[in-house]
Amino acid sequence: MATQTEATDPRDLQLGRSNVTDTPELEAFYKELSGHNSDAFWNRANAIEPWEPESRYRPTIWRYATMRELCVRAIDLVSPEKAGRRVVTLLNDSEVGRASTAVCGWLFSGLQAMKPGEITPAHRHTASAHRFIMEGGGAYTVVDGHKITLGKHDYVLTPNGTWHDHGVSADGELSIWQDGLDIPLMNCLEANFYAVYDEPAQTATFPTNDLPFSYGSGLLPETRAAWDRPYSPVMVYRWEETQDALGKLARVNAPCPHDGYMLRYSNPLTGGWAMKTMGANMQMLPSMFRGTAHRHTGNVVYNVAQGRGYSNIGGQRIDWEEHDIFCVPAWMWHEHVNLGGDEAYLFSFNDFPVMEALGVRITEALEGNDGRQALQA
Ligand code: 1HN
Repeated sequence: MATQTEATDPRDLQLGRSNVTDTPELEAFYKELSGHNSDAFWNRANAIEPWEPESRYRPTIWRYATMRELCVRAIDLVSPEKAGRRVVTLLNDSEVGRASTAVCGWLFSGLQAMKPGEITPAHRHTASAHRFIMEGGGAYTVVDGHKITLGKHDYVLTPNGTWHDHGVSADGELSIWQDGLDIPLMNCLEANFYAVYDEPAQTATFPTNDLPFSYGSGLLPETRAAWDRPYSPVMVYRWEETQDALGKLARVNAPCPHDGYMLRYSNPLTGGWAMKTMGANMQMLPSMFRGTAHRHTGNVVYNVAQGRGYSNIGGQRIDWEEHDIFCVPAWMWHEHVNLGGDEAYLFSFNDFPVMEALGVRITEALEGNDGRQALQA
């Protein structure tokens, strides 16, 4: 830690910021403090109180053409039993991303590849997980005894503490999905527990797809025991229904200047996010849509479900096409552009539920572009 605390940013010349000229007496004082597990606050104040969030993460893109090939190679190199989970981890292109195993901010992400007949052994953890299916057929997951079939572009939950295992049926196809977890957050909070199940896989104790069949239509069952968990009972959100809902939304609404048309994968019992720590959205950018810039606290990881275009993120242009993954670090300006003649669809997941729970979900739009104002924290 530098001991020179004289301000260099003109804003730090104001009363209320640290701006101390060191003297030999102060230097001696700092030395003495360091011998007692302490330091002068003013040596660190301006660094730990940035004027606005300064993400240590960088906009990063993982191109599916490359990542898919690497996932397929992993299939021949290691079994899911040996690996625990056969996942290629996505690391943010930054020192902090590599050190904390983060895709961006508090979020982990990886690509999981399984071939027909394989299983991922059953386990559970305090971290929550969710998955976006990129390709395959015959894949399924079992969450606390509920077996759920997984189709392309479905979004499925594995809430914290639930037993889960996955598989692809013997007559299925090579399946690849994107995992998202709040592992970096749970580790930062030092609240991460892990356990393995006493069998390789769970025996389903409910009819297949009982949760989406019971809760997934927007109508709630009166004749079933009340759902008492703090996460969505829908458990899997089907692509056909999501795409249909976006189409209907677009028929009767103007697009949002930043996000086109966007839906939340919600818990129908609360209207809120499906899980407590991570949320997810699917958005549709109409043909040739040019979004305007906004920024917000919280981190977002995108997976291009369909289409091609680019996003400007923190001044960097990132071109994308189907199944490319990219991230927007906290408080970075970003705007999305659809370069195709058809709709483009962006799946994304985020840590907004954490920001909201802590009262720090803050948004700002470039002045004059839609009248939305920065929220005051
Ligand atoms: C996990 O449990 C899975 O169950 C995948 O498929 C990826 C990455 C980190 C920690 C736990 C899974 C994971 C993970």
